[in-house]
Amino acid sequence: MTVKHCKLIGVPVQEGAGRLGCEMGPSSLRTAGLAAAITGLGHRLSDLGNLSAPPASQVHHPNPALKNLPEISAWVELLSQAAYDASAEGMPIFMGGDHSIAAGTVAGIARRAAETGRPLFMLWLDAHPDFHSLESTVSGNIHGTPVAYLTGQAGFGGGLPPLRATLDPKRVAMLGIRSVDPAERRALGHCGVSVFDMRAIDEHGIAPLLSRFLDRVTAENGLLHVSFDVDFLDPSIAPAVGTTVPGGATFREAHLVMEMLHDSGLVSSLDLVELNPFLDERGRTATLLVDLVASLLGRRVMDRPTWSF
Ligand code: EXY
Ligand code: MN
Ligand code: MN
Ligand code: MN
Repeated sequence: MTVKHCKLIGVPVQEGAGRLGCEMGPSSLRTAGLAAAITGLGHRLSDLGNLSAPPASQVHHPNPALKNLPEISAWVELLSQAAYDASAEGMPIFMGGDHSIAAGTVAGIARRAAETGRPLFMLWLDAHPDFHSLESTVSGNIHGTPVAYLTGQAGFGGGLPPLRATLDPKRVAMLGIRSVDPAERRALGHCGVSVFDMRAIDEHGIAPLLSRFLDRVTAENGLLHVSFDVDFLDPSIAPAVGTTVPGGATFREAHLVMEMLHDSGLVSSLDLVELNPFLDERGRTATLLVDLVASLLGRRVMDRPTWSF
């Protein structure tokens, strides 16, 4: 197993979500033993603490529904720099915080990738495509917009910081999608993002879908960022999230994703987002997330291959 230098960065942001609670996410993941799970597998760990909220920026946008845009725009700016700095060496693990943080984390990772000359791919594990623009969002919750922003879609009108490097939508794959708004569906229809919704998973299974994507990353010598939204998981195993959608990934489907990602050796950075400890049940969602990170970092019950006939 390759020893990684994992860097924990707490991002206590909840302004992008529709309800309070995600700002407690980093503490909950630490309490659930994320650091010990990482070092217990033999990896090197640096816990860089939590980032502090920057002063709100002066941006504005004509959509009256938008919530906390000045605060989030300032976070995106700060996070983009922090992610760029942290990705110079090792594997940054961003502990959210709601999914709006990905607008900053992935922007910084993309800037770093562009300097290395390697293409950046992204795997979006989520019930939602988060593909609204600041114009199309109805809820005004900016956690529903990061993928549209990162792939350079129209409709942000200066509301979020200009990107130094955008993501090629053809290098983005979404897994677990089962709640898509009309505007997102229209935009996704012609942008090039690969959307493996739950119907695709039901029909084909996770392994062949994920393998196709990982083979492409390998073929292009790409870097891979994984953005893990707790609501990718079925609410029965992960209740601690404010945007639950029935029919999510099972415990084993989620572990298979992480085990395949480990075996690919391609993952260079990770977001863990939307954990809302206020909605958890004795920490079981946070504990599951820690277990899933352990699978991503190489924990196995058997050496492979496990049969010889
Ligand atoms: N599409 C809905 C909206 O825009 O409000 C729901 C978005 C949920 C976003 C969560 C983070 O994944
Ligand atoms: Mn290192
Ligand atoms: Mn999301
Ligand atoms: Mn979601």
